[in-house]
Amino acid sequence: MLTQPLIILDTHYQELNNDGGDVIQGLTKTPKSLPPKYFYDDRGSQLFEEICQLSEYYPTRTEAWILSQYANEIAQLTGSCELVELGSGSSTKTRLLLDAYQQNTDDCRYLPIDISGGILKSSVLQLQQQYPDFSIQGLLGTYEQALEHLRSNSLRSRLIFFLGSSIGNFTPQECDNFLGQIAHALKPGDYFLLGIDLQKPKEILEPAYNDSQGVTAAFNLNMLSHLNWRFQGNFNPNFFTHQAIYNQADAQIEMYLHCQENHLVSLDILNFKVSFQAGESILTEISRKFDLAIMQKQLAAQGLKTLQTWTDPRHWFGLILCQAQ
Ligand code: AVJ
Repeated sequence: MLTQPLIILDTHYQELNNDGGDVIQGLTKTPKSLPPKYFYDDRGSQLFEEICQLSEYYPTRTEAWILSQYANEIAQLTGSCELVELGSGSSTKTRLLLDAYQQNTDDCRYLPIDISGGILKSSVLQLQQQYPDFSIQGLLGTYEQALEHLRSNSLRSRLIFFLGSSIGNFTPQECDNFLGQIAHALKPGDYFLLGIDLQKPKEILEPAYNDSQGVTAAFNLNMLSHLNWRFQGNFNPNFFTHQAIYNQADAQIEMYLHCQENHLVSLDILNFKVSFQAGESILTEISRKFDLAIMQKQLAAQGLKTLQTWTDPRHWFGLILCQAQ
């Protein structure tokens, strides 16, 4: 039987006229901000793939190295599981895990979840060809929608994984809520595998978000083009410049778009107008950098007990495997 490559959870967001309340909210506040999920239209997901290849952007390569060393151990620790990935993107690193589960377990099932329909569909179609032993189905939607969907159907044992330190986009409060939602989508004995970027000197962090080829700048600016097509807007991306700085006190990279001209923006579909003064900025992303021991405590507070952690020789990136109690 042929399975549908995608289940669309978020028909609303996938329509052009989703409500965009979060956009209005962010642009009405002082200082202005926008949710990082708006990076990921198809062009943004493509640009993120390019970021992952940059020499300055160490997280992807470092996490892939850890997975290449320890994927078998992870598969042996959990045994057969339904594999669920949040924010799967191109699923490139995931292949290291799929290979290990294919070798070490039977009854393989993989559910990638992403908000970017183009990249999700093409990676699911490719993986279905390349992993004929796996049953693979993509879930198109936000994390919240996916976790809700998962809660209602959890018969077999499950491993949810969330790689690439995407958890760094959440504020501490949002992070706790999110871990609570993860714990809810798991039964006792189920697993959660989390990839986190670790604290390190600013001299390494800042170039990773200010690459010499300007790919990160293009990725940041693309959010405005995405909002233009999604909400019939008139942002002029040429008025804005990219900046990323490391805020040492909060241990987070902050990405901004600085507006260089006075600019009146309307987003017609939202029936919303907002004005920018020359020199004003929009916070588009925080990317927090973590401490392995503190994260384990935060996981434990949600009933997620650490079984094992792995890192690279320089301790730049960490993986934590935990189990729901
Ligand atoms: C996908 C959120 C993990 O924070 O490093 C990369 C996104 N932003 N370069 C990160 C990102 C700029 C990335 N995450």
